[in-house]
Amino acid sequence: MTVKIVHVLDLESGNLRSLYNAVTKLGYEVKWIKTPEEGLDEAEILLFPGVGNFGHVVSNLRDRGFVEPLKAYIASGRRIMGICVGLQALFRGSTESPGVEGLGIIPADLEKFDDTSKSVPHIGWNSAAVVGEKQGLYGLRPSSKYYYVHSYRAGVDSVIKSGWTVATGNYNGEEFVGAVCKDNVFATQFHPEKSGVAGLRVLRAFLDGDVISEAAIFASANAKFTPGLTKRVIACLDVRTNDDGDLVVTKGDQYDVREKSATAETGGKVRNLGKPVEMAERYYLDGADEVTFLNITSFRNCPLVDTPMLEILRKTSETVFVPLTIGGGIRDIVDPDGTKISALEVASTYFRSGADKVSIGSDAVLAAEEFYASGEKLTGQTAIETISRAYGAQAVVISVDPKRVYVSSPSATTHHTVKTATPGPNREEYAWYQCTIKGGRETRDMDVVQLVTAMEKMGAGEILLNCIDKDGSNSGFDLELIHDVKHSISIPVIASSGAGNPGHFLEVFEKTTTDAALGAGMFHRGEYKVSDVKDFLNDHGLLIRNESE
Ligand code: 1PR
Repeated sequence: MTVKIVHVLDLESGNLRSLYNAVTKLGYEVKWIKTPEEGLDEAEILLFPGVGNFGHVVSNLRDRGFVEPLKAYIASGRRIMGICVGLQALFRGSTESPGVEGLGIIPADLEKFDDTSKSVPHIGWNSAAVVGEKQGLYGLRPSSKYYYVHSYRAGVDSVIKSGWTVATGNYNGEEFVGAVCKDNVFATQFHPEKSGVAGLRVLRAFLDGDVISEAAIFASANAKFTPGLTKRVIACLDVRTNDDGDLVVTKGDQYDVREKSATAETGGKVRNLGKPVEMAERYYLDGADEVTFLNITSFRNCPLVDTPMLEILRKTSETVFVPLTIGGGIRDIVDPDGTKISALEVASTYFRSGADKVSIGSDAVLAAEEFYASGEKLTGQTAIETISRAYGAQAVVISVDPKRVYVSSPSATTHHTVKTATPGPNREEYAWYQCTIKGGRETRDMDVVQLVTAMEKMGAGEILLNCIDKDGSNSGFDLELIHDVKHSISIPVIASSGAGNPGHFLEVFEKTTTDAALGAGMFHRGEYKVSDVKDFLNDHGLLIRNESE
């Protein structure tokens, strides 16, 4: 049997490896096109993926001479599917990039989500429910959830009025276009290659030319449809080399990853909880909405291209079709041969290996210090700014490692304090959260609110909020910390550290407005599965994604 070929526009941005992995898993061969001369004429099925900034993607398209050839391709009736900014580029324009003209195939414009009462970017799992008669369009099911990450939305009415079939999602009362279709043009705002089984189903239907999928109509008929963004449950794997030189998943207590037991065999050794790729796949199959790897080995004597984490990402992205984040060591580095490599290049290498987001820890604190020292001037040169500009805010997560510092009253410190329900050792009723770097080994004169507000201004897309006091404690999340951070910024927050059972996830979602919650030890030790957490949340009426839908 001849393998069918899918041409994919390669504008050299974002994670194209996952799309490649998804298409090849579905039995097709990928041919990349960087310029129109590289095979657009012979293409029969074309994918147009894009991430990041509207103006950046459209200008890139224009600079490479794609605009007219793409319009001619569409006019010829051959199939094309836009993904994320690949959908947005079909529109006339976006308030994200005033004055930049889109392809204008859809006579409407995009505008920013209202962030006065919700987190923006809109990150996570939401619906794409077809409006009108074309139910089952390319395998879309109203009961499925798909992975979105975007700050700009297309309004539904104007698109329908111009004759397009539309599938919609709803984000806290704002309706947006999740997918559009007209004749040979199909596009999704969500990432099918990152949307688990549901996303692969849509991609397969498009590649196979299965415009109206009877199976999707049948499956939807009796399924429950609840619109809106789900709460995300994330599995996190701290990875490092153990004493035998193997890369293993480990887990600390307050960041100490060495065994406490006194036996000669295990005492003092790095805890080994399993193999990174296998564990990530298990969590994916079990319903994790995202998987995060934190590399806590520095690999000092290893050139960037040979960094073992890259191989872990490549392998994981072959079988895990939900977003992958990688953290640890995202900063300007110098290879052993003296070559200087910028944080942007380090991040690009990870994106090319299958990561969707990078998470920055120590470097973010240092950048925030300079930001305040300069009177809040943005230099445009920090890792956060350069990566966010090139790949979009959604690709930049800031991993925060704070420690509690107790004080008797707010006036006892210049830092932002909270009144705490768990007083300190000397009955102090206030605490501030001090930022640390180097995995908690060094404290800095900065509080967590200062850090996250600076990061939002620099263009970060999300905060991964750890808490050293709670890490590995199984005593639940630090609700006071999460509450405080959520009130300071409007980008999404992932609550982390302290999860010991499904009830802790329910508690953090019910008592704070966190967008996502992350667990590590309780999953690694096999005490609970990700599905136990999601079933528990579902039983208590929270909206979650069901991987089998
Ligand atoms: O500073 O940019 O190189 O990034 C280093 C990254 O590695 C940071 O994100 C930092 O949080 C992480 N890190 C450094 N040292 C450790 C350590 O454990 N010794 N791991 C470490 C931090 C924290 C969590 C953990 C939760 C949940 N891991 O993400 O997974 O606390 O755990 P739990 O559910 O078991 O309580 P840079």
